[in-house]
Amino acid sequence: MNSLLKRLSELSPVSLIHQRDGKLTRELLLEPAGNGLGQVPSRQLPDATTTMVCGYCSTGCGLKIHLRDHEVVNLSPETNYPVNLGMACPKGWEALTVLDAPDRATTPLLRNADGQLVPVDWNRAMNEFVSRMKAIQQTHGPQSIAFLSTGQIPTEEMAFLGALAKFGMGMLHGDGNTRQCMATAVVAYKQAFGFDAPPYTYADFEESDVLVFTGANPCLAHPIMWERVMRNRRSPEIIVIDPRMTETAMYATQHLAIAPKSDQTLFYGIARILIEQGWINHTFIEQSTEDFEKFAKFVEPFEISRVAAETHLRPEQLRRFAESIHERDRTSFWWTMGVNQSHQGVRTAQAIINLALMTGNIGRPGTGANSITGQCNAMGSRLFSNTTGLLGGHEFTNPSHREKVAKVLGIDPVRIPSENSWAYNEIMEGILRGKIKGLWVICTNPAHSWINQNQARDILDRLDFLVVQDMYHTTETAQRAHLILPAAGWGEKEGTFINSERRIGVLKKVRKAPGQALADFQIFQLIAHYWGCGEMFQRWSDPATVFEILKELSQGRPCDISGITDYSFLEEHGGVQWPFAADQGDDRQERRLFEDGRFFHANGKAKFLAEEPRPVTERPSAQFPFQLLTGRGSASQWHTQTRTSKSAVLRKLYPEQPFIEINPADARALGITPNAWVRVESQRGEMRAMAFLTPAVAPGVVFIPMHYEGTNRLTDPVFDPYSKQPSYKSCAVRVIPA
Ligand SMILES: Nc1nc2c(c(=O)[nH]1)N[C@H]1C(S)=C(S)[C@@H](COP(=O)(O)OP(=O)(O)OC[C@H]3O[C@@H](n4cnc5c(=O)[nH]c(N)nc54)[C@H](O)[C@@H]3O)O[C@H]1N2
Ligand SMILES: Nc1nc2c(c(=O)[nH]1)N[C@H]1C(S)=C(S)[C@@H](COP(=O)(O)OP(=O)(O)OC[C@H]3O[C@@H](n4cnc5c(=O)[nH]c(N)nc54)[C@H](O)[C@@H]3O)O[C@H]1N2
Ligand code: SF4
Ligand SMILES: [Mo]
Repeated sequence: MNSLLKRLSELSPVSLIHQRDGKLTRELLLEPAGNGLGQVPSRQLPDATTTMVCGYCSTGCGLKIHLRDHEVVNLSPETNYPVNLGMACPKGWEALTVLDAPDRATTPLLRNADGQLVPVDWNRAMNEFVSRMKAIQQTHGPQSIAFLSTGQIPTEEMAFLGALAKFGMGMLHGDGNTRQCMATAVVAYKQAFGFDAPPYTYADFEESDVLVFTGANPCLAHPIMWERVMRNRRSPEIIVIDPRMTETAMYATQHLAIAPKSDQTLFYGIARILIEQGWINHTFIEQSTEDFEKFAKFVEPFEISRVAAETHLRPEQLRRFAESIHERDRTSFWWTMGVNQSHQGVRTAQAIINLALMTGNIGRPGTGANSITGQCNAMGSRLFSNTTGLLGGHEFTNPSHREKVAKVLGIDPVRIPSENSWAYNEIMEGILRGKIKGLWVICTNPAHSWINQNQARDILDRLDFLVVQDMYHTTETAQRAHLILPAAGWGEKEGTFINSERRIGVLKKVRKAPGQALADFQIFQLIAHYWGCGEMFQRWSDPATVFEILKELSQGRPCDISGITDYSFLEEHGGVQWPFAADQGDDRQERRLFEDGRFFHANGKAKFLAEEPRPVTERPSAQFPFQLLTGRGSASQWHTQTRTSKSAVLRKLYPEQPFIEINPADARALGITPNAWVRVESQRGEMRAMAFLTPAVAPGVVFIPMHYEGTNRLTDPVFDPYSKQPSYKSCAVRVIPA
């Protein structure tokens, strides 16, 4: 194991906070720089290999699996894949290890009369699933059952699930964990560009003169994207907007330690400076956008002094930010959860989009208004999961879209709902109000990841029937289930993922799932059969055939992928970015959107959208004096830790106990010493955490990673009004020495 650790620290950017001998320390295991450190060395490896994309984050690295006599013996980053160029982070390196954990679900488990989960065979599990879901529908109506899905299964499986649930089983309500993550970017893009279309390609990291990262910590959340930034040879200005001095901020040339949730105000202030100085691109605004005049008038009241006061930044920091955009040719704007997870996420994202539009920083190398996705297949879920939108980038509310989809699938159009599903929070509320009685949870762990856990768990416990389909039977949600369906994981099944730069990459089955666990795809086939709608899915025989259906569905939409012949085409090309229409005649390996200055609205123009910023809902008070931020804690922890906690190597790379970042001055005032246990309380719940004293957070602000089960006991259930995305990154807490 030590040699593995050594290899990891030689080959990957490794995160910084560790727990040693009961103490938290922050250190750099290595310099995350583009100096070849992340690269795989040449060494003796078995002959037979196959390459597939990683199953954790949306970077979508290519991983080479080494086989001997058809058995997996090793894994290494693929040097020929255009995404990672031979690099991988610790999670990627350890991707195979976590598949062998003792708590893998190996048979279906059914809760018996004594409340125990006991093994049953698939036949019993399926009969139970169908009879209980149907009984609920019969008593309470077809809409009384719902599903919650994910951005972490192949697109073919997502499409199958969405089609089966909505067209086969008659559900109206089904949403995904992508609501927790990407909903804001989806709505922001749809309203501004006319389609949910992140415009960039990863080469833009290398080709920018100025990179602006807002509410993003790629150094640990997207380590290999960050490696691409470090390969930039244009001496870029790196501007990091984050209330915390994150690992990423440490590498910034300008760190704007903004007051939490004041980003929207900041960007309006920057827009005003750019307009006042005449640092805008009139030609682009004229030809490719609309409503600029209105926007220019709107930002007039955002004078430097006001913006400085509200953002806690100095006027010269604001001026320097604006000057940087003006002085250099190419600025790219990147954002992640610090923007999306906010009470005003959509308008904040659009405030970023506005800056790119007004300066003509879009459609050229090294530019763009670029939302970075999170999960390996968040983009697949956005286009093909049949949750917030109809299969293939269509709309449920559009009759001609329903006709088209029905025709491709060979089903009666009346089977396609003409209204949108409830959003995640509305489904939870629906359970609370007794409207939803049966819930099917696939590849997500809401009893840890959803906001305001004390309420969330109470809500889940009210269900008449909770089915959890997961790789592990020990997740917080599986432990509350009436029925657990054991799923194969990454490496044990086939299909495709779509990464952050819209690149479709291939997954392979390189090992057998343990016990009776089945690929989600096969579970959906079984359910279709037992439900009695198997005929509708006769053509859905395997992932490769479903990929053909997806191609047909996408035809004529901005996400058209009909030009991809098959999986082997994807492999030969190192993945393919959408769009890739049959007749487009552009097969460059790296492509960005909007190169012709045309957007997806009917008039071809992008829209400026803006709104008066609103204060946070739960401001710190005398009783709860701190503002709590949450997010990723290290490169080696993934979300609710069901996977990453199974690797001994990864466990060495992060603190196993929950910790809270607190400013030393605040700690001193409270009598809290380094590494002491504290109790953190909000109006809704409490947790214990170890104190990590660090000036990385300002006085009055604290941070706890989301990977610990207690974190979401504290969070405040507030949602962006347009995207319904939870505002995970702000609530009021108090910290008490334990
Ligand atoms: N190792 C690892 N990598 C991951 C994941 C993981 O669990 N582990 N998850 C993946 C997923 S699904 C996602 S969505 C991405 C998330 O990737 P990121 O969004 O980069 O990660 P977070 O830590 O959630 O949030 C980023 C930053 O937002 C800051 N922030 C909080 N409030 C504000 C604010 O008001 N304004 C600004 N400007 N910043 C703010 C936080 O301090 C934090 O540093 O990571 C992906 N990659
Ligand atoms: N406080 C706070 N909360 C947050 C966030 C935050 O920043 N702060 N971030 C939010 C974000 S951005 C996200 S994306 C969510 C993530 O929240 P979740 O989706 O709940 O987190 P995961 O741990 O990734 O859960 C995925 C589950 O699927 C299982 N699984 C993995 N592969 C497969 C498979 O192939 N098939 C099946 N059936 N199961 C599989 C895993 O074992 C795991 O239980 O958390 C959100 N919650
Ligand atoms: S950066 Fe993301 S895709 Fe690449 S190896 Fe790490 S987790 Fe996997
Ligand atoms: Mo996410």
